[in-house]
Amino acid sequence: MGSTLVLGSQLGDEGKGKLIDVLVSSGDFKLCARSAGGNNAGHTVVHKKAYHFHLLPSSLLEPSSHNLVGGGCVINVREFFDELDALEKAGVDANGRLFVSDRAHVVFDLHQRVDNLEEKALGAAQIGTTKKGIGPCYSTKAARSGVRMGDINDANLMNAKLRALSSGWQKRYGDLLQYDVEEEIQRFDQYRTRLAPFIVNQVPLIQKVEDQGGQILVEGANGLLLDIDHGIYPMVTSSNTGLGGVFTGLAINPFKIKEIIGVVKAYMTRIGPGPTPTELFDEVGDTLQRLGGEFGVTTGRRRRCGWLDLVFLRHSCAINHYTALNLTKLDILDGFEEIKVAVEYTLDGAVLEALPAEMAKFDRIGVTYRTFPGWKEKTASCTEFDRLPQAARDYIEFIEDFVGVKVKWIGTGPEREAMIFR
Ligand code: 2SA
Ligand code: GDP
Ligand code: MG
Repeated sequence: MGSTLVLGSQLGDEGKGKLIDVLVSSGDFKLCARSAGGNNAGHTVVHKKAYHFHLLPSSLLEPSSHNLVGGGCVINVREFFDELDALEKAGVDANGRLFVSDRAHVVFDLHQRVDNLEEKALGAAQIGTTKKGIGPCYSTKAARSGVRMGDINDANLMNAKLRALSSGWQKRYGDLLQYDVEEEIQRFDQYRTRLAPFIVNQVPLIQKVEDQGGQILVEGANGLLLDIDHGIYPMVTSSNTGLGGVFTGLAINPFKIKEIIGVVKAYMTRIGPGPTPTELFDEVGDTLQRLGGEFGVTTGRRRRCGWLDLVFLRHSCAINHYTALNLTKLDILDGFEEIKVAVEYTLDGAVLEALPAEMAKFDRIGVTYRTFPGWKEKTASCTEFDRLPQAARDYIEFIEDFVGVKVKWIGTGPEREAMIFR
């Protein structure tokens, strides 16, 4: 009994959506919840066909699930409805089993415009955001000038707040803003009625489930190295993608957590710029990218690829306190002659004890690798650990010994069934 948290241990796109789908299909969970982030996230779940989730929880595919977009999330209402409609078209009916916290903040078109302008202004120092308005929305939240989902019902309050936000940014960007606040206000007049049944106070909802001994499944978005506090700042997103964000974003009881699962891709990917000490600029990197189908689910951008970085993973374990790992995409490594993992960083010749906080230091980092022979056999669709080639088992056991956390799930393909459980 207790909650299960699924968190991205690297830079997002580790395969969290698939694990959520696998876990929720057990029928064990009374509530599934997203705790942070917005529709910058992209989760692909393959069960007979592929489904793409952005803001909505990947657990929705299980018809018996009850789902919450938590108070730590930020919500673009138009895209919330678009995603809901697209799911319905794909045969997923979320009516009556999808809730949104009244504390979640609203991402307006205004925030998206500002995201675009801020990125442009950064020039070569761009963060490479998804341009979904995520950073500006969390900024207004922190500045206490944001609009929350619960505010939408009070048209006068919402409109006054939005006009104030708009005129503030108008002063800064002038004509560049290209934003019509009255048009957005009119659109919300149409959303108001449709939105009302989704909005809940998450505190009693979560408390009731916990008091009755029900299990909660928490779906993390993005990955720990993109956490605003624990990632490689400033090349991060604007939320706490790590364990802390679960507690600020949802009101779950920390003493009722059963499992914290870190999802780890068997190699490294990153979308957009930012330090990636193990990135490969050769044919091997291209092969990982091609075989892994490494394109963004939200923006379609190509993901940069490299070897698994265990220095990243050790940092991630220290922050998120994983009780188990899900290693994903093992099958993508099937054809390689040799497989490397980063085991140590040096800075100016000295071994680093921990991941540095200062981004500039990453320019001077040296990486020490451990090299494994490739198994050059098919692991795709394998469902039993003992049937994996010895070299693949050695690779997995090395990872778990290195970070001291058991690899309980191993992904061997995108489909729900392609998973080893130990
Ligand atoms: P933002 O938009 O402000 O959150 O961007 C800030 C940084 O966070 C990165 N980021 C992501 N990295 C990987 N995957 C993400 N989700 C989509 C996906 C991304 C896509 O699943 O593929 O489709 O492009 C995601 N969302 C944000 C982003 O690249 C910036 O480095
Ligand atoms: P998330 O953001 O962590 O949910 O991950 P994404 O869905 O953005 O990216 C992971 C991609 O890898 C998706 O296209 C999944 O269908 C796919 N995937 C997940 N696990 C596996 C696996 O074990 N093997 C293979 N080949 N693909 C996987
Ligand atoms: Mg993703």
